[in-house]
Parts: sequence; C-alpha cells; structure tokens
Amino acid sequence: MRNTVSPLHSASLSIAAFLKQSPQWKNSVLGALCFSADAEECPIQIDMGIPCMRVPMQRLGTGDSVCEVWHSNSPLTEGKSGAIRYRHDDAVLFGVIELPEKMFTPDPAKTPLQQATESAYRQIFNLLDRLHYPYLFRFWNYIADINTHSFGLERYRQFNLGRQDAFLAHGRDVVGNVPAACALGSAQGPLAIAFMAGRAAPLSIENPRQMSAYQYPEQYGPRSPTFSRASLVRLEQDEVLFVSGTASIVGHETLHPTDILAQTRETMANIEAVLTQANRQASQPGFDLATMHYKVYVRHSADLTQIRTELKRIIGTEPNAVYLQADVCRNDLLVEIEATASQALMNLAGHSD
Ligand code: 3EB
Repeated sequence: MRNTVSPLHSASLSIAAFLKQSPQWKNSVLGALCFSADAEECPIQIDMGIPCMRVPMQRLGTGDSVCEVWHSNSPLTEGKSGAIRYRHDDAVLFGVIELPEKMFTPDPAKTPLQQATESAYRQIFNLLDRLHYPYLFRFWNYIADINTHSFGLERYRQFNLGRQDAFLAHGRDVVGNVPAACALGSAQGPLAIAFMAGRAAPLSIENPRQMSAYQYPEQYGPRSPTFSRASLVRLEQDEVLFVSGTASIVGHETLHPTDILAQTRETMANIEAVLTQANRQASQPGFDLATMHYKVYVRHSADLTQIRTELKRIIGTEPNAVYLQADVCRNDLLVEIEATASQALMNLAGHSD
C-alpha cells in the first residue's frame, strides 16, 4: 500500500501467468486460491507442491481464471497432514483442505456436509495446535449448492453446525475472538476450505451497523455462523486487515432483497464502517476503500456491469477487484464483497530501511 511491499501480501493473476513465474517467485508463495470454471485439479499444486485450492467458480469480466496468491518474504517450510497441505514461515501458516462429502455416511444425527465440515475444521485445529500456530486469522469456505435443502436443513446451515461443533470441541471461542471468513456457494466439487493462521493473536473487529454474526437469532439456523467482520493482524513488519465477506445486512436483516444497486451501496457502507473500526485499532490509520483488494461474488452474472459501475462511483477510482459468479449464503443476497489490505509498518523502534 505504501512504497514498500509488505512482507505478507497478496496478488491476483491467472493460472497461466502463475505458471510462467520464476522459481524464486514460486518459492515465496505461501499458498493460493485459484478460481476457474473448469473442473481440473489445480496445476500449481500438482507441479510445485504449493498449497493451492481450486475453487470451481466462473470469473466474470476479463480472463477465465484468477489466483489469489499469498506471498511471504521469509524462508518457507511445506508439509502435508491428513487432507491438509500447508506452507509456513516463522510467523504465518497457510493451508488448504478439500473433503468430498461422499467420504461421509448419512447418520441420523449428522449430515454428510456437517460431518465433512466438522472433520475439516478439527483437522485444521489439530495441525495448528501441533505446529504452534494457534491463532486463526481468516477462513475461506466454499460449499457446493450452498442454498439447497437436504435432510430438512439448508446446506449453509448444516455447514454452520459442523463448524461450530469443531470450534467447541477444541475449546475455541465461538463469540468475540473468532476469525474473519467468507462462505460462498460453488456449482460443484468437494467442501473446500483455505485458512491462514499465526503465532500472534489478531484483533477481531465488528461492525456497529450489523449484529455480530455469532449472535444471529435462530431464524437463520440452529447454530450461528462463527466469524468476525474483520481481523487485524499485527506482524513484525506489517499489519494485515482481512475484511470478511460482507453483504447487504443491517442489524441481522437483509435489506433491499431485489435491488442490486442498493445492495451494492449497503455492502460498501458496511465495509466502510468496518474500515473505520479497523483504523481505530490499527497502529496506523491507513486502511481506506481506495487501496483495498476486493473479491466480489455476484449471484447473477447479468448484474456485473451495474455492480462494477457502482463500485467505481463509490470508491472514486477504478478498484482493485476480481469478480466471480457465486451463490451467497442467504437466498435474498445478490452480492457479497470481501476486502484485504496490508500495510508496511513505518518508524518502529529504530527500524528503517
Ligand atoms: C453475513 O454477513 C453474510 O459463514 O463464514 C459472510 C461472511 C457471510 C462469512 C460465514 C457468511 C460467512 O452473514 C454471509
């Protein structure tokens, strides 16, 4: 964001462009999420051992694929544990896990998706305990047919059951200090979860315009979702802000159920409110709408142009944004936007370069 590239930062590029990068560049990759409509396994993971999660989602606008790539400028170690692949430096670990629901049998008490979710989260928590990266910064959750009902419950709500059970089983907080997250629907594929964790506790940030998601009332499902509106991570040389998937929700209610322009404005008002909270708690109040990196999940691809035009108008300049076609976790939500930024810390205790 400032003149220096932050030690932990993300970049967006196509799968083809990724494959053409230098070996040094690839060695500095902590991990990646690759979004593309075709159903092949991530070529990056196959070729290089980089933890890379392929998400079956259509990119909208330009190009047919896009990877969100996280870099570190410290030496990296990689490994596998059960279904998880990960890389870490001394401070941060990035991992991915994909679990097909057909590995699990329906049980009267727990649906296959619920079991897959609980298993994935438990595997993640076990790995982080073992390698001593106890603090979760952020989860990315992708679930096929997220709005479909099965076993008498919407699939997103089944996911929420499994997720909260895993947090509770590991003695983790389910209110207050919870990680940032997003949860989106893909067309097909296994439950796919990516995560970033570290050795320093992040600050969990809430939005005064919204009820905390972990306090949503029961009308949204038997268990509340376990995520915060943002998490602010302070590392040795930089500070990273992960703004969770954000939608047109005020209090706990969806606003403007059929109006894409109004949903886009409400969503951006929510992100702006989260940035205001983050700047109060950051070491430098440097986060602003114009310098965030956005991922915009669009339910109906026909809405792309309107969303794009409105975002540019609100932000005042062409945003750094990637657009993807996805289902959002309430039927009446038409768009969900997440945002990330990292800023290099300046003037710290005699460090200057
Ligand atoms: C919302 O605000 C919209 O279940 O992990 C956004 C971000 C949403 C994360 C999650 C859900 C999740 O409730 C949905």
